[in-house]
Amino acid sequence: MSQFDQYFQMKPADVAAYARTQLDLFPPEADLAAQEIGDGNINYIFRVWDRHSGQSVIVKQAGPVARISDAFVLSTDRNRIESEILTLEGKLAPGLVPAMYKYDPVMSCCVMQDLSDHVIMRQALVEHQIFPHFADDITTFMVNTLLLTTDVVLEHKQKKALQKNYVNPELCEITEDLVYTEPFNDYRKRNDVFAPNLAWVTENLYQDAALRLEAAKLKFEFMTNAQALIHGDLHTGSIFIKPNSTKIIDPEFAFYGPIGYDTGNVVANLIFAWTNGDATISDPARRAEFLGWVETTIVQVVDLFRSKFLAAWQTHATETFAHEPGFADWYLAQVLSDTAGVTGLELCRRIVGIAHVKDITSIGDTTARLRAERICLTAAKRFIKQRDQYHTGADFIATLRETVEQFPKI
Ligand code: SR1
Ligand code: MG
Repeated sequence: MSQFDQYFQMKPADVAAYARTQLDLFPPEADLAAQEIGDGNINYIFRVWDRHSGQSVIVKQAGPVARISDAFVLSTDRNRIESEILTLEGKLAPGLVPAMYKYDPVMSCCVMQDLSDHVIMRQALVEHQIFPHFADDITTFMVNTLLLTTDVVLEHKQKKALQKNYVNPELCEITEDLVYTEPFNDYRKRNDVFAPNLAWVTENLYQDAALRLEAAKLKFEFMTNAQALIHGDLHTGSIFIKPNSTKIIDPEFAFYGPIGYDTGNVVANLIFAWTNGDATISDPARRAEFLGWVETTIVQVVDLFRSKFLAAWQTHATETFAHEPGFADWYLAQVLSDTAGVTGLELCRRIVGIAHVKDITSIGDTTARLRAERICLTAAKRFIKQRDQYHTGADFIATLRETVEQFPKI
C-alpha cells in the first residue's frame, strides 16, 4: 500500500514525498523540497526541486472545489483533460506548451516542466514589459491547435471521437455563467462591481436589453458550435513568457467550442494591458513605447491569425467542400465576428464579475480606475453589438481608440 493509492489533497511535504516515491524524474540521492506557488482561481500548483542540483518540476493537483469559492464543485477529471490537451497541443504547436511528464488519475494531479525562467504574462504586462515575439507565437499556437482540430482538417469521425472525450460540462458551465450570463443580469447575485462604478454599470450594462439579447445569442453559439478543440481560458494569466519564448498553460477548460472564444480572450486581455498602461504610465516615452507595442500586437494578433489561418487551410484542409471558392472566407468571417463578440464578453466579465484581472484592480487611483473600467465596458458593448463589422486588426484598434476619445482624462 502506498500513501498515494487513494486521493487526498496534498500539502507541500506530501508533494515532495510524491515526487520521491511516484516519479522517476529525480535521482535517488535527490534532496527534494516543495512549495505551493499557485495563485489561480481553481487548482493547487506545487514546485518541487532538488536542493543539490536545482532540478525542478511542477505538480498540479485538482481539488474537489475551486480555490476561489466552494460554490464551484468541479470534477477532478479536469486534470485529465488538462494533461491530455497539453500533450496534444505539444504535438500540434511544438515548443509552445510545457512538456507533460505524467498524469495520475488517482491523485488527480499531473507533473510538467517547470517554467520558472518564464513569468506569467499578465504580471509582466502590469509591469509594462513588452514581448515582440508574442503575436507571432500566439497566432501560431491558435491556428495550429484550432484549425487543425476542426472538421475542415480532421476526418469527421476522428473529430467526433475527440469531441466526445472532451465534453467538460462543469468547466463549460462556469464559462456559460461567468462570461456569457452574469455580467448582463447578475442572476446569481454574485457579481463584484467596483463600488464607485455601480450606478454606471447598472445603467449601461444591466439595463441594456439589446446587449442582453446579443449575449444570449453568443451564449448559445458557445454551447452549440462544436467547431474546434479550444483552450477555453486563453487569457494572459494562462501564458508563461520571456523575450524569446511563449508557453501556453492551463487548458483545463478545453472542449469543442467556437474558435473565437480563444482569439477573443487574447484580444480582450491585451486591451486590459493597454488600459492599465494608459491609466498608470506617466513618463511619455515609456507610455508611447508600451501602448504602441500593445496596439501593434492587437493588430498583429488579428492579422497574423487571418493570414496563417488561410495559409494553413490551403495546406491542411481535407473536407470535400473546403476549397469551394468563398467557403474559407465565409468561415473566417464567422470566426472574426465571434472574436469580436468574445472580446466584448471577456471585457465585461472581468470588470463586473467575480474573477477580476490585476490589470484593472491594481489601478490605485479611483478616478483612473473608473475611467479604465468605463473604457473597457463601452468598447465591449460595441464589440458585442457590432461584431459582424470586425474583419482586420485595424477594426479592433479603431474601436479602442474611438472609445478612449469619449473619456478624456481629467
Ligand atoms: C471559478 S473560476 C473563475 C475563472 O478562473 C478561470 O481562470 C476562468 O477564467 C474562470 O472563469
Ligand atoms: Mg487557469
